[in-house]
Amino acid sequence: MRRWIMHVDMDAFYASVEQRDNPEYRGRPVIVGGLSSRGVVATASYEARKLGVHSAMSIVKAKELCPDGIYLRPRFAVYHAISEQVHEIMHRYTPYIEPLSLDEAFLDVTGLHGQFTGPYALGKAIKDDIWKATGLIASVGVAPNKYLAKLASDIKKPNGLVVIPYGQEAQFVAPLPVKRLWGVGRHMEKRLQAAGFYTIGQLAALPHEGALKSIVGNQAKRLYDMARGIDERPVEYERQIHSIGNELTYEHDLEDSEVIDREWYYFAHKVAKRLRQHNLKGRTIAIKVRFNDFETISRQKRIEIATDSEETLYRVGMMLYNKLNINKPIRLLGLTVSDFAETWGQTSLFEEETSQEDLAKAVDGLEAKFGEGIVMKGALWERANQQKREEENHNETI
Ligand code: DCP
Ligand code: MG
Repeated sequence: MRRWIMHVDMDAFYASVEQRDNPEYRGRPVIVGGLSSRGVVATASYEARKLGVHSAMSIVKAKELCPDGIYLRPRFAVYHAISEQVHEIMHRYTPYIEPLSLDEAFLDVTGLHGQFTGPYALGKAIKDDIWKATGLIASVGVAPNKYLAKLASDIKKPNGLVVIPYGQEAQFVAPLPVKRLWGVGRHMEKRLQAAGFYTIGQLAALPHEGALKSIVGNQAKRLYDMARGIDERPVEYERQIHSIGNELTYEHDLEDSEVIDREWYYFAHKVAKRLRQHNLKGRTIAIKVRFNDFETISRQKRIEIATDSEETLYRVGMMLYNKLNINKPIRLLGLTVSDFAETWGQTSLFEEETSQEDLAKAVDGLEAKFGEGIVMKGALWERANQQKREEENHNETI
């Protein structure tokens, strides 16, 4: 199937948000950035860009060019929230999303345009969804690869929607200046121009990449491919983790309640540690118990506050287990956490839990340095001493 890649990029992102939230700024030059004398422009509205103001320019310079501009500090929390909203919309279309920054992402939309009248209609649909949900405009490019998709979203900004069809890749890029090649900065542009290459088409007309080696070194193949509209890089989407769990099939069935208790502590420890490694906290805790006759039972509980604490996992796991009233030998136990909440910026409501968290993190650090088991609570210590590990039966699930 033909690959189709989409690039979505919000127009003048921070400045557009400020114009959205303050109607009196609409149609006027808005500059968002650090406002001290040493501050720089994060972004400028298109009205300000007409006067020559652009990202990374000093605020002092911007004020020279645009003395009547509206100068604002960034409101990052608002931009983050909008970024999540846009991400959620893109997720309705595909899980294959590679975010590049707060306001920009690649999407692998291969096969999707079949549900629309074509890639243009697909791009239009996402653009409209973003507009309806956020009141902000995204420029969108749809093309056979990442390089062309990014180029396509940029070329008709603001409010652009451009499709580069199969078969027109090289033709599309040929008239553009060499600086439009991804990764060609001012330095490389100068070197290419000095060698007589001004347009991308001039590079593409070379019989092979060899001639470029003396000008751009090991970038020769990449540039030569791009100049012909070729770019095989995949969309590097983040794999979404939905649950984290550990389970273990025992060599000898378990019957002793003390041993079983210790196993739950062991699972709580393992799973909590993996949650912390992934910066995740979960609200749903599930246990799995398989008996020697292969009957299998699962139970789960949703707790109020998302956790990555082994104490909490242990307590809930034990409680679920005790309710089962078990009287058969056990072949397998497992504990899984799901229903994740973002952990960053979130603080625990209880001081007690905070100190538990600090302790847990300190233990993780020591284990990372000296190996697992260096700091062990009594229950785990006993477990490690008592039995040979059954690691080959051990399953980590994601
Ligand atoms: N940004 C920044 N500093 C920079 C470049 C960007 O702080 N040197 C911030 C402000 C931008 C946001 O990142 O609003 C997105 O960057 P873009 O390069 O996509 O620029 P814009 O979205 O502002 O404009 P456009 O995409 O329309 O060119
Ligand atoms: Mg942008």
